[in-house]
Amino acid sequence: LLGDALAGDRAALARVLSLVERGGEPARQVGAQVGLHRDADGPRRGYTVGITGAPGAGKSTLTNALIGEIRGHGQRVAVLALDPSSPFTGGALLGDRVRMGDHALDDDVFIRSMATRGHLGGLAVAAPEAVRVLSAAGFDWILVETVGVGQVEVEVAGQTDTTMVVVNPGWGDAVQAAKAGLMEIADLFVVNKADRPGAAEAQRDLERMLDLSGTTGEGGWRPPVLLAVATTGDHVDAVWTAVGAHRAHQEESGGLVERRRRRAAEEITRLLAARLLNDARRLTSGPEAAKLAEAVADGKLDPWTAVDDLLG
Ligand SMILES: Nc1nc2c(ncn2[C@@H]2O[C@H](COP(=O)(O)OP(=O)(O)OP(=O)(O)O)[C@@H](O)[C@H]2O)c(=O)[nH]1
Ligand SMILES: [Mg+2]
Repeated sequence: LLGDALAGDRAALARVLSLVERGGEPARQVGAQVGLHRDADGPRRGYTVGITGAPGAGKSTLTNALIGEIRGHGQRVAVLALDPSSPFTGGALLGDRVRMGDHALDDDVFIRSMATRGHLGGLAVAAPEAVRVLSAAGFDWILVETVGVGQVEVEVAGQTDTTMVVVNPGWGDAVQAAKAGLMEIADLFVVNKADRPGAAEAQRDLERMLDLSGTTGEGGWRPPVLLAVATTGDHVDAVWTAVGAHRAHQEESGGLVERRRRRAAEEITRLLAARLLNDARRLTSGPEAAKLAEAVADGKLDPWTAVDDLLG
């Protein structure tokens, strides 16, 4: 199945991604085997671009427009739309199909939604695996759409080579983005819906926050703040040019290699933590643990000793 998927069979690719999404042993097997598929000059490596921001900011519409830019350059693109909180992809999938529908019939475009099924590690574990599968399937670019609210979501959103934060005009949107922790993960900002009043102000707010934070980002990169209208495609070319500039900056400075290594280390930590948590749940589910819990609740035992007893 994996061989078919990586050779260009779209139905097989969809099925492999479902295995990754569901987790467990099949996902693990996919993970172990996908790395073995490589070209003569090494593993296939797509470049990942995160597109994150508040619900309704226009991420899918912008993604659709960016697909147009990428296809204009003759390159292949996959989109992974992540929905960390929802156990159902139905609604999100429908919305994405509608908003990215311009490219539904293009064989060099692949669009997929993914939601967590509450399995070991959830989407934070499944997403990088899915990206590796799409990379191995020969997509030059992998766009990852995530809603940037909540700690887990922001963590997932930052797991890309270039991360784009989408905000809208209107007082406070930049402040909300900052509160959500998006300033730290942004390599570039897009003030989308710039056809509405307040776009220049939002741009100024973000520039000011960047001034105040005093961070120039990795290797002296200051995130540019761009205006765009995703619905008409206005200035989307400039957004894509900025992505290219960030990529070039990172490739020249060595920042990309460093960033991917750091991400790999974080991925290993997350997998390990998920596995240990699983072990902890198993250890604390038996009758022995129930007895210890009773003793702790009755004040006969302290919880530290209870843990020692379980591990001992
Ligand atoms: N006026 C205007 N509307 C826009 C623009 N971009 C997107 N929209 C509209 O904003 C709404 C939300 O767009 P989406 O692309 O679905 O936003 P999203 O961020 O993907 O939303 P979620 O995935 O639900 O979080 C849609 O009705 C779009 O047509 C824009 O540049 N200008
Ligand atoms: Mg969307």
